[in-house]
Amino acid sequence: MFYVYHNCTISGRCLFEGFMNNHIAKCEFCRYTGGMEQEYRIKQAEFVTSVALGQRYPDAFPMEIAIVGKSNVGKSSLINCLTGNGKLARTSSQPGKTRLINFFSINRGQFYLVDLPGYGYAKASKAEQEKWGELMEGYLKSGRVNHLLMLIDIRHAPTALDRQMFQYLVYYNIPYTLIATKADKLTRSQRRMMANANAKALGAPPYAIPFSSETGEGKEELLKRLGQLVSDAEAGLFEEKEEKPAN
Ligand SMILES: Nc1nc2c(ncn2[C@@H]2O[C@H](COP(=O)(O)OP(=O)(O)OP(=O)(O)O)[C@@H](O)[C@H]2O)c(=O)[nH]1
Ligand SMILES: [Mg+2]
Repeated sequence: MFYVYHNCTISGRCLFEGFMNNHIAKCEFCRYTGGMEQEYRIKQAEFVTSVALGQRYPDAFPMEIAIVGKSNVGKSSLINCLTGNGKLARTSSQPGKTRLINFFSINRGQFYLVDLPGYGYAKASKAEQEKWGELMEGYLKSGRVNHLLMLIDIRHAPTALDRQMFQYLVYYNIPYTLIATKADKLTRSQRRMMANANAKALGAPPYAIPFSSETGEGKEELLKRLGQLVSDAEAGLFEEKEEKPAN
């Protein structure tokens, strides 16, 4: 058995016990296992459906992981990078590309990865922003989401809307992982420091995974995290979901 300190994304730095008689212990907050877990691979991914305001969500899978973050932060690119399919989710250098809730099936229904429209799109009209708010609120309150990947830009301090989103998920007690995107835009020595400083500025424990869809940096760490979530879902460790009707 060993004891390890780790930067838990939920409780902050914590001490946990690892590895005893082939049993791998997990941090009770974020389920981190000290890197002792099996490798996790995405072998298959496909688009299932898009959902607009007032439409039905697809039938649930055992787990649902959704991606939030401001417009242009790299949500759709992260899906493409993780799945190794550059054309799966539509990306654009123009903010506001993703307007609907897009459901992707991973490893033939093991879980949904859900691409959400970004916030803070400057050109959006007031009516569009209100529609966005209703669509997101309906989805986040639907009880479907087990885990959120919250994306922040590694180069910039979080915006007021980032902080608002973070407060929202803390308030509703939604488990999350913070990811600092576009890591390739900073020098290697700046990346870890900026990722953690931006997590702290958000009001979270000071840890975010530095990630780049361009270079694949952080992909292995994130895949491990997804693997932990999948094994938790399979072991029935998620709270029973109370399905609410479509928004
Ligand atoms: N250098 C670099 N560029 C990136 C990275 N991730 C995304 N981009 C670029 O950033 C732009 C926006 O990426 P998207 O993935 O479409 O962003 P999004 O968060 O889905 O945006 P919305 O759909 O508008 O909410 C595109 O031009 C991407 O090529 C990254 O890791 N590094
Ligand atoms: Mg997008």
